[in-house]
Amino acid sequence: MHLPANHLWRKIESELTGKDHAEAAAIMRRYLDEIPASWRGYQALRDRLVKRVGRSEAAGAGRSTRGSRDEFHVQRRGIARVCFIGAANCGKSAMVSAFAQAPTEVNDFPQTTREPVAGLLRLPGGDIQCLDTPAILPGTVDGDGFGRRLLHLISTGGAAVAVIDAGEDATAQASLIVDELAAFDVRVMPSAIGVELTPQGRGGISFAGDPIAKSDAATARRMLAEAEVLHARVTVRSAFSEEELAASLAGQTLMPTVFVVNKDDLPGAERAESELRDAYPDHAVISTNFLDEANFDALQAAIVSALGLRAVSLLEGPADDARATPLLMRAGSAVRDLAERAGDVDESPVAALVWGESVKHPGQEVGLSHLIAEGDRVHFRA
Ligand SMILES: Nc1nc2c(ncn2[C@@H]2O[C@H](COP(=O)(O)OP(=O)(O)OP(=O)(O)O)[C@@H](O)[C@H]2O)c(=O)[nH]1
Ligand SMILES: [Mg+2]
Repeated sequence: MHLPANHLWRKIESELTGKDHAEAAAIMRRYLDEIPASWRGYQALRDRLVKRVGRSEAAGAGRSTRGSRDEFHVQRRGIARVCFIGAANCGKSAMVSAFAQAPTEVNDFPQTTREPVAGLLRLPGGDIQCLDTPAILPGTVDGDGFGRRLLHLISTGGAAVAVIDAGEDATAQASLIVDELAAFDVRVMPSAIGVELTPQGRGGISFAGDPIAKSDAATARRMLAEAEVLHARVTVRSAFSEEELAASLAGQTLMPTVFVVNKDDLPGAERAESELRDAYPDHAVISTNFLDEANFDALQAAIVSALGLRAVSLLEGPADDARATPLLMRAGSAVRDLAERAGDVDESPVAALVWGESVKHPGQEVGLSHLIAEGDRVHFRA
């Protein structure tokens, strides 16, 4: 969820308070990175940031001997980003290096990891960037430990894997994560995000994605009006609650989160798992350890689900048994999005033939706005 530009500016200003020029420049650069130039209504905010970054960098020049590399800025790769997060020494680095081959250091003392390290989970249909992150410590939101730049980094993920050390108090670790994130306006959610708001400069409120019931649309319009959001595109990806929309409107970042009970080779792992299931009944809770990788498939599936990704196939020919390329697409995607993702389609398609759940008849011809479902097989027609 994106904040309206004026709210976002206030949030950025509050983060800049008390920072020296180099830190302020790094924060603003991160935000510039996160605000695509294509967002309508954000140009003024971008211009202001660019100007201020320039000033901060000029003012900071000569005072810093460390150059301007921002260790907490990681280039995006793949179709989505997932951050592995948790308390010190819980096994985040061991997990991410075994699960996604991140070249990161594992060591038996707290705060080994001091900056994010990226790995890549290669799936048929797309790669998912997995970030190893420094530990969340009590008071991180107040600037202790790795501070707000860690929380900002976590907020850039499409989902999170909360790693819980089975040898320590499980619910205390989970609360630490949930509370520190909440204080940074990141709300831990049990499943994929069902609704997304993209503020726009004009055009009123429009709906895209999954068709929404009239009464739900009315509720959404009322809530948007109360929050004084007049122009926005509401993309419905799957069923969503009023609570979810309210959290988005309150400027919170919604973070689907999977719990992993790590070090399940240790005694106490079963108790840790059942405690978490009791405290977070709607979340996925998966036991793992990096030594036997037994539940890595389950973790993979939970991440795909938390990101709201659906597996579809792109057919080379106009037949169900034609050669197929798998693609992972976000729920609520249309044929048009699929064509954009596929990219190298010779001519821009005007229609598609579809086999699968989203159509009544096998091989049915559909338009670009047709919504695709899990398992659909699609052939474009130019
Ligand atoms: N028994 C067991 N030990 C593990 C497991 N995973 C990690 N460890 C051990 O836990 C210690 C910490 O592992 P790391 O992966 O460095 O932990 P971290 O969460 O990245 O720690 P920080 O970077 O300091 O926050 C190391 O001694 C690991 O060998 C596991 O599945 N089972
Ligand atoms: Mg680590």
